[in-house]
Amino acid sequence: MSEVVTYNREGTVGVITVNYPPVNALSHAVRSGLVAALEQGQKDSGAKVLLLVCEGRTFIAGADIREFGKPMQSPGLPEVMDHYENSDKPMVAAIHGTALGGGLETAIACHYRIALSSARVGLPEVKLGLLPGAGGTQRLPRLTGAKKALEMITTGEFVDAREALELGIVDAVDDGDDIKAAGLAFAQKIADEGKPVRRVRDLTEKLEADKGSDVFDQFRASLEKKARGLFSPFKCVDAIQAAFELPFDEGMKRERELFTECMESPQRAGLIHAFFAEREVSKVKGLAKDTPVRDINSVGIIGAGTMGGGIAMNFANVGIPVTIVEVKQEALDKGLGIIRKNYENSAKKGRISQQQVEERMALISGSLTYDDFKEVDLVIEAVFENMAIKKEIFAKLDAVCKHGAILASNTSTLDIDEIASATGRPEDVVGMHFFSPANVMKLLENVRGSKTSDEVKATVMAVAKKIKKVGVLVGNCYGFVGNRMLHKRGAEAMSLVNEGATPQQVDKVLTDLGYPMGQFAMSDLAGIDVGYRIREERRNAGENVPASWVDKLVEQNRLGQKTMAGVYKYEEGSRKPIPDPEVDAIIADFRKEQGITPREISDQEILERCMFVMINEGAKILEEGIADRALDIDVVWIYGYGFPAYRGGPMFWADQLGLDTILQAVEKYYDELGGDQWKPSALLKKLVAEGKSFGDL
Ligand code: 3H9
Repeated sequence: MSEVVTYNREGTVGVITVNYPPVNALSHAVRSGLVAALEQGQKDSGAKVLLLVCEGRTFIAGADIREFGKPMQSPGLPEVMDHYENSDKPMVAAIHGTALGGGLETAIACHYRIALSSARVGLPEVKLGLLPGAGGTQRLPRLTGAKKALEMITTGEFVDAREALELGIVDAVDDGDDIKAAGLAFAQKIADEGKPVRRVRDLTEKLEADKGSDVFDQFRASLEKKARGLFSPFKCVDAIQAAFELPFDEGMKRERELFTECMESPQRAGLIHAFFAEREVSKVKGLAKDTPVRDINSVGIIGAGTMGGGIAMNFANVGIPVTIVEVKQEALDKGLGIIRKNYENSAKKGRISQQQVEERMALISGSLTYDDFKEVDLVIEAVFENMAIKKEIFAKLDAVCKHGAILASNTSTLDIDEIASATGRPEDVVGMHFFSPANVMKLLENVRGSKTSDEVKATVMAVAKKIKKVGVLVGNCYGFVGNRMLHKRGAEAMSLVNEGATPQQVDKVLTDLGYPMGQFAMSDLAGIDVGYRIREERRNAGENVPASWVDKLVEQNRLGQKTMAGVYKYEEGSRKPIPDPEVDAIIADFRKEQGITPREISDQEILERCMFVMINEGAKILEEGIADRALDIDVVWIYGYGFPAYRGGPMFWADQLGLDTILQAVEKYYDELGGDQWKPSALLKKLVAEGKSFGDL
C-alpha cells in the first residue's frame, strides 16, 4: 500500500484517504495508491460504502502539473476514474478546500459527493492551455447541462459549494469544518438508505435536453472575442460537444485526442511556465524565508490622482484603512469622487454589493496634512515623476512618520536611492510600483534600494500577497524591469513610425502577437504626457533625448484618451482607438523636418525591432542582477503589460524562438542602426555560445 493513499474502515464505511501535501495532486504515487486502496475497499466485506477524503488543506487540486511533459506512468488518470466509477460499492467523495481539474474529475467519477460549504470546485485546465483530460468534458455536462459546462470548462472559473449543489455537481453541503466527520455521516446515510451506485456516465437527462441545440455554435462565436489567440478553449468546446453526440466511451476517446493536441501545443508550455513562474517570484533569492515581516494595518497615500486613488482601493478592498493626502481640497474631493464612482460601477456590474461600496469608502479618508501620517505603517507616494518634488516629500515624511513606518514611492522610473537619500532612514525606503489601472492590474513591482532592509523587502512582498497582487522584487535602475524594457520598445516603435510605419501598423503587429493593445494605444491610455514629462526630465538632466512627433502631439494638448485625442482619436464614451489623418500629417511634417524619406516597413521588421530590443534589454537586466531570474521578467510582463501568458513571457518566448535567432537579428540591427539599445548583451552572447537558454540560468 502506498504511503500517500491509505485504506481503513470506520464502522461499515471503507475510508480511502489521500495525504500528499501541499495540494494532494494526482502524482503517479497517488494514482497507483488510489487504485490499490479501492481494490482493498472492494475486497473488504465489512465495507458497505466507500468514502474518498483528503488530508491537509484541500481535496485533490488536480493532476500533478510537474509530471507534464514527462512520459506518463501507468495507471493514467482516466483509468483510475474508470476504476472508481465501476466500483460495485457506492463511492462517495468528500470535498474540502478546492476540488480542481483531475480532482473534480475524480469526485465526479465517484457516485455521490458532499462538500463543505467553504469548498470550491472547478476545471481550470484551460488556464494551463489544456482541457480536462480524465472525463471532465464528458461527465460534467451530464450533471450540469451544456451551458454551465461550457462556461466552467472554457473559463476555468471555480464555483462555490452552494452553487455546485444547485448545479447538481455535489449532492450535499455541510456547514461545519470537519470534512471527515461530514463525509462519514453522509456515506453512512447512503449505506443506511441502501442507495445504489449511480454512475454519471449513465445519466442522460441533461444530454437529451441540449442535444442538437445551437448552443455550441453560439458559444464558439462568443469565444472568438473572449479567447482571442487561444487554442485550448475551442478544443474544450469540441470535447464537450462530443459528450452530446457520441456514446460515453467514444466521447472519452475524443476527449483524449483533443487533450493530446492541447498537451503538445506551445501554448500549454507557455501557460504552465507562467503558472510556476507566478509562484516562484514570491521566493526571493537571498531573502531568508523566515525574514520578519512588519504588520501593515494602516496606509497613507500621497496624491489622489488616478494612481493614488487606484492604490487606495487595493487596501480598502482587503479592509485596511487608508488616508489620502492632497495639496488642495478640490483635488482631494475629485479623487475621492472618482474612487466612489469606480466602486459604484463595480456594484452596478454586480461584482460587489452597495453595502461593500459603503464599507470600502468608509475605510478611505482624505486629508490636507502630513500630520495624519503620524501613525500609519506604510506610506506610498504617488505624485508625478519629478525627483525634486519626490525628495521634498520624503524629507517631510521622514520628519512626520513613526519609527518603523515603511516609506514607499510609486515612481515608475526614478532612482530609489536618490529618493531615499532625502531621509535619515534609507533602510525603510522602497519602491512599490503599481500599474495603471492600479486597482485592476495584478503586478506590483517592488524595487529594492541599495540600503532597503530585508525586513522591508519581505514586508512589501507580503503586502502584495495581502492585496492580491503578484509581487516581484527587482533592483534599482532607470525604469526598473518593466519600464526599462518598455521604453526601449517605445523608442523603437517611434523610430519605426519615423522611418515610414504607421502607429496602427506597429500596434497591429503587437496585438497579433497577443498583447491586448499596442504601444501607441497603450500610451494613449496612460496619457502621452507621462512619457513627455519623463523625456523633459531627462533633457533637463542634460541627456540627449531626440525630438519626436509624439512631443508635438502633447504640445497640441493631444494627451491621449483623457483629451479624446492622442496618437489616435476617440469618440465620446468609447475607448476604441481611431487612426487620425491629423496625426498622419503631423508625422509627415516631422519626417520632412528631419529630412527622412519614408519607406515600406514589413511586419516582421516591426516584430523583431519591438520585441528583440526588449529581450536584449532583458538580458542586460539579468546581467546586472536587476532581475534575479528570467522568470521574474516574464511575470512582470504578463501581469504588468498584458504580455500573452500563453507565450510564457518575453524571455520564455525568446527561449522558444531560439536565442541564436535573436542574437543574429540584434547584431544585424546593431550594424544597421547602432545605438546602445542594439549593442548585444554579453549574457545573450554567452548563452548562445554555450547553447543555453534564459531558462537554464
Ligand atoms: C489537470 O488536472 C489535468 C487533468 O484534467 C487530466 C490529466 C490527464 N500540481 O498556488 P499555491 C503547488 S491539470 C503540482 O501557492 P494556494 C504549487 O506549485 C491541473 N503542484 O497555493 C505550490 O508549490 P510551491 C488542474 C501544484 O493555496 C504549492 O502547490 N489543476 C499543483 O494559493 C501551493 O500552491 C489546477 O490547475 C498541481 N496541480 O492555491 C490547479 N497545484 O509551494 C492549480 C499547486 O513549491 N493549482 N501546486 O511553490 C491552483 O490553482 C492552486 O495551487 C490552489 C492552491 C488553488 C490549489
